[in-house]
Amino acid sequence: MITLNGTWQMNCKGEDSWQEGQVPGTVYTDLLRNGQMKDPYVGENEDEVRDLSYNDYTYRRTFEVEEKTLQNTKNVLVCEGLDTLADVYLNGTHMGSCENMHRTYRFDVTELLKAGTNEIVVELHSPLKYMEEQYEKRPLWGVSSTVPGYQHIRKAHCMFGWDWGPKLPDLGIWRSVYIEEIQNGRIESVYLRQKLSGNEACLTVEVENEIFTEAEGMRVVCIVTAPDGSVAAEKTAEAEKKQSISISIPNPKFWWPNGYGEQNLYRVSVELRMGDTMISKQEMNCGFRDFRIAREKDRWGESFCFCINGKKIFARGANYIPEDSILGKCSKERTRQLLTDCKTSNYNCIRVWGGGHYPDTYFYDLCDELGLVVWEDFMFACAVYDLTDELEANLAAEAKDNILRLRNHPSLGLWCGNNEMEGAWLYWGIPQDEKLRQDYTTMFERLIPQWVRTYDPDRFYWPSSPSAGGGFIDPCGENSGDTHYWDVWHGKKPFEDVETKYFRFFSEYGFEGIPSRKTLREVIAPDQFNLASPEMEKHQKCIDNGPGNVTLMFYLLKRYLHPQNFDATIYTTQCLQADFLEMAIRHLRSHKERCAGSTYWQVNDTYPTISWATIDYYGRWKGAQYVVKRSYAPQGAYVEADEWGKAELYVYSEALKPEKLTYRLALMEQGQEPVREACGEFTLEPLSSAKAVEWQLPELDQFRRRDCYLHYEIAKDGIVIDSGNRLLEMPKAFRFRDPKLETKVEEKNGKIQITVTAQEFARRVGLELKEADVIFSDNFFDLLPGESRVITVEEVRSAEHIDVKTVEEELIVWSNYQIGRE
Ligand code: BMA
Repeated sequence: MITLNGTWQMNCKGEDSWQEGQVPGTVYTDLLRNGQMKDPYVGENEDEVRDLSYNDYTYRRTFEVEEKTLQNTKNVLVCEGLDTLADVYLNGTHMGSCENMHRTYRFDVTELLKAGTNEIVVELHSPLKYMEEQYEKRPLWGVSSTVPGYQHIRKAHCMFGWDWGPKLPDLGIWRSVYIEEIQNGRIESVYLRQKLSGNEACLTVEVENEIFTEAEGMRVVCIVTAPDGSVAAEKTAEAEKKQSISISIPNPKFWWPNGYGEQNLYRVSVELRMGDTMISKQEMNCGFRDFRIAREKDRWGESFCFCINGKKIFARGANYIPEDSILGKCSKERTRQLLTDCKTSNYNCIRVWGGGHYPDTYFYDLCDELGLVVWEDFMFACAVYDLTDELEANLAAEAKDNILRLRNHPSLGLWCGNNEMEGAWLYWGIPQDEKLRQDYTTMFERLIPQWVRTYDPDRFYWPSSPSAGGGFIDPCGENSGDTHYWDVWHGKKPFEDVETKYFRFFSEYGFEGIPSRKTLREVIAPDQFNLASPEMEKHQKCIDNGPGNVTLMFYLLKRYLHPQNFDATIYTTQCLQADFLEMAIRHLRSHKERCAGSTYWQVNDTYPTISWATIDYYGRWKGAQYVVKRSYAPQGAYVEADEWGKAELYVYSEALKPEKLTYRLALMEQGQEPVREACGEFTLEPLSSAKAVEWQLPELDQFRRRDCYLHYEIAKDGIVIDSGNRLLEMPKAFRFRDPKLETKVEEKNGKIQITVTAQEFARRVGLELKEADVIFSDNFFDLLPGESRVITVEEVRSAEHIDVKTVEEELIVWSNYQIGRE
């Protein structure tokens, strides 16, 4: 292989001068690095920068080829990702025109390479110009937060703007480029299939080879390495164009999602050998696991539940969007940190949302390693597509490339056709057009499932998210399939509305929160630190049903006191986000038999902004991330209360064995003994939830209610493992007393710990350091009167050294008591 990654030259069409460009990378990444462009994330620079995408750009480089390369049977130029409208030239010969960033392009350059210096040139054409032209010819329906016509180009939709992302349709050579050198043959593809029975895994390795020689003695060698590094099996077979090699693995170690067991990974290597020479090789993760979606009729409708190795689990995860609006800034290290945060926060799955791009292979390797089941959308979202023969051929190639690339990952759970289109056709006021609606069905209910059946027959396919299985039959219904719920936020319904819903799988819902001051500081000028300032509004992309900042204030004033300043506003919106996610997740988990999954909207951001993300662009956790972490813990409890005074304590567990727990529910009144209390012992069945207590609350007048809250906790072996509180009134009406929070910072066992003590009930105690970036063991928690909690600094993420003194100096402590108080 000859890599062509590295330093290239680039220029903007029409300019004479060339500058340095990096491959893989993008135009914006290069211009930024070369100081030729303003940072689009800062202030109001975005629009100016967007206009750079009206230009065409050229990338070129030379590379040396040795005489011996010319002796290869074939040399193939491989472009793993060109974004998007590109013409590729080798030594002056046009190799082809490309039009899909999601595809890998291969060009036979055997005849074109020469010994000595060769030149590759990639011309990139303006996506914006193209789209505008196409849109004018064929206007098609799409969402309003993005540039019209985004469905005319196979490029991540959200690059044209989304309700959390800027309009920055960057372009570039965003994935690797290399010359593949082929001697006599190559492995074209490998598909691992498995059957688990008794104490054995039957692994079938389906191999497709390209063989260019008649040569005898070409062999395929499969080696399976066990998680402990030992060789579990080795098998050799005569090479054929298409072949299946069966391998038996006795007593396989299973792959489990995070929280249920080990992520045992075998490695499978497949080599094509000629004599003693290895001429082609592929190597991949292999995990033995049986994953299916249990769709079983029951008294409510039909379940939609992840079932792994025979266990029905509660899917705990979030939606994932591209990690940067400028793709050249993405890296494996960033992805590792984000996904590790997901694991630490007790997720067992993640949904790759269809409006972005298919992530890099390392994303799936990390999911394999960390135990995150991937719900993989095909890259279609919120748009009407006009299916032409050309588009069909383009999509067929895209599907094949990506299915082949991803299908062996044990973490890959299911394929899903698109985001929100089935429901959109019914409920979003799309101009009805028979041909286009038929195209929808053809694409997502005939073609794509057929491609999945061809290339990945063992994987579950779901036509759309949300859906009840397709055919425009009740795609947004509550009683089967998956559901997106936006009545809270877009629909302005009260948070409590979610507790009246029992979705079978809650694949989208969420609430925005403003990121921390540290994050805003990077992109907002100091004199713009106000929610309504132009720069802040520029960093709020939700314009429908809003605008977003108004929606934030709408909910804020319904639930909390008016914050006294900007920092208090940030804290309060983070409380809102935390409150809603806590309520939704815990409500669903309390009804596991009926509700089997939650992937809230959204875990990450593509740039520094106000959004639904719980982890911001710089990787900083909003308060909600801590609350999600607690709410996704294997065991927990929750108290539901309705307007008629019924209160119910639920307990849930994702343990694989029965759990003996004790519970306590108390109706607390500030300054008084508990009004009422219930304690008990309880054995909770594996993977289930149950009601522990049901109360009719005593009638309390509204003034007394302002001092009352329900406190719940569960303990295992005498240690409290989960607790929480539910106010009887909105926090704004609650008569918070000054908790006189005290903190003591010290170092113990090499870790910095902060002991926080409250004299009165303190709600959503929020810790933050002014400058340093750290991850705490917990945050946004409550303290009962007199209670102390020890919080450790789990991780230091900023470069500076952190010691007890820095923490003492930098620590900021919030609680609900402070909202609205000077
Ligand atoms: C859903 C998603 C996204 C969107 C989010 C918030 O519609 O699929 O398209 O960003 O809600 O509005």
